[in-house]
Amino acid sequence: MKHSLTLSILSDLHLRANEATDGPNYSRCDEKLDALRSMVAHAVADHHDMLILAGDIFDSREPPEWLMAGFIGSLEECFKHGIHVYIIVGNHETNGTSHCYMTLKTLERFSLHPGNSWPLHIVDEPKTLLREPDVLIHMVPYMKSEETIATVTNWWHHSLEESKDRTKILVGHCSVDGAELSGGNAYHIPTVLRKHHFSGYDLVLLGHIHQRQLYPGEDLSWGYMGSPLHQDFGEVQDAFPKGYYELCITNSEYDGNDFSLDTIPVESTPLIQVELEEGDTLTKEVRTQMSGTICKLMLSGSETWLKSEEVAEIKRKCRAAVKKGKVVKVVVSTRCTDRELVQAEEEVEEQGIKLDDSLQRLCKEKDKEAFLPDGRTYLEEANNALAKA
Ligand SMILES: [Mn+2]
Repeated sequence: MKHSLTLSILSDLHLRANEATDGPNYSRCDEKLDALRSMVAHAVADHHDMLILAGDIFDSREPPEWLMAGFIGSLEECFKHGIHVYIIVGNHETNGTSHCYMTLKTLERFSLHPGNSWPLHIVDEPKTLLREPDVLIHMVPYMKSEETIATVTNWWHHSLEESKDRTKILVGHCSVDGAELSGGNAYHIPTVLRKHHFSGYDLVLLGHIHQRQLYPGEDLSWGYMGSPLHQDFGEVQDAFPKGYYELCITNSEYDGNDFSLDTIPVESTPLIQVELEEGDTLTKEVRTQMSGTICKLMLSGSETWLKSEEVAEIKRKCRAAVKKGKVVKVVVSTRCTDRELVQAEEEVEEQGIKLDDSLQRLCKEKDKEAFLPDGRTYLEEANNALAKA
C-alpha cells in the first residue's frame, strides 16, 4: 500500500483578459499564469500525485482563446509528468448549462500533444476518487446551495457505511454560512449551507471566498483556501498570506491516516492603498511607499481641492512615476467631502442599503447571464440581514 498522497490545490485565480496589459510593462494576467506555473513546477519537483483547481480559474464564462491557450500551456509540465489535473467548475465559469471548459476541451484536441490523451479532468458534476492510502476525495462544482447540500450530505451518508476508516476530503466551490469575506470588517454570509452539513467529512477545502481561512476541529476541519494573489483592493487587508495549498495525507501503521496542510506563498506585485487628504502632497515617504506596487490613491477633500491644480499635479506625478517604472500602476479614486451628505442621502433613497464591497464582488454577474438564482437570493438575503442589523 502507498503510504502517502500529496496534492496541490489552488482556487479563484480569476484569469481576466482585460488584465493582459495593466501597466506599460506589466500584466497581472501574466503574473497569475506565473502563479500557476510555479505551482505546477512545485508539484512536478515534489512528485505530487495530483493537482486540483477548485473553481473560478477564469473570471468569465467566455475567456478568449489566447487566454485558454495560456492557461493550458501553463499546465503542460503536469501533463508531461502524468500528474492528473482536476478542474472544478466555479460560479464565474458556468451558467448552469454550459461552461467555459467546453471550449478548452476543443482546444485540447488541437494543441500541445495531438493524439495523446491528457490527464485532464473537468469536474462539472460531483465526482469521487478513491486513492491510497484509503483516501476518498469528493469534488463538487458550483451548484445551487440546495443541490450542494443534497450532494454533500448524501455522499457522506452513503460513503460512511462502507468507508468508516477512510479519510474523507471534500474539495468544492460554494458559500458557507459563517465564512468571512475580505474587506477588513468581516461579513458573515447568510446562506443555507451550514457547517453541520459537512459533519461526515474529515477535511473540507473550498474555493469561492477570497479570504483564506481555516476552522480546525477535532472531527472536521473546514475552510477556504482563498485567492492565490490579491484580486483587487478589497483584499489588501486579508489576514492570511496569499497562496495555494499543499495537502499531504500520510498513513502510519498504528494511527491510521493523518493530514498536513501547508500554504505555499505566491509572489505577486503588492497592492496597496494610500490616502491623501486635502492639502497633502506626494511626499518622499508616500512615493517610497508606492514604489513597486499597484497603488490605489484615494484623494479626499473639498470639491475645490479635488479640482485644483494641486491635485492635477499629484495625478501628473503619478503618471510620470508609472511611465518611469517606479510605480507599477496607480488607480486614483476621489471622495468629495463637502458633498458627502447630499450624496449619501441620494444613495440611501435610491438603493436602500449599501452592500459591503466584497459581497457585491462575490455576487457580481452580468445581468444578461440568467444563472445564479442562488446568487440573487443570497444577495436578497444579505440585504435583508443588513436591513435588520
Ligand atoms: Mn466563486
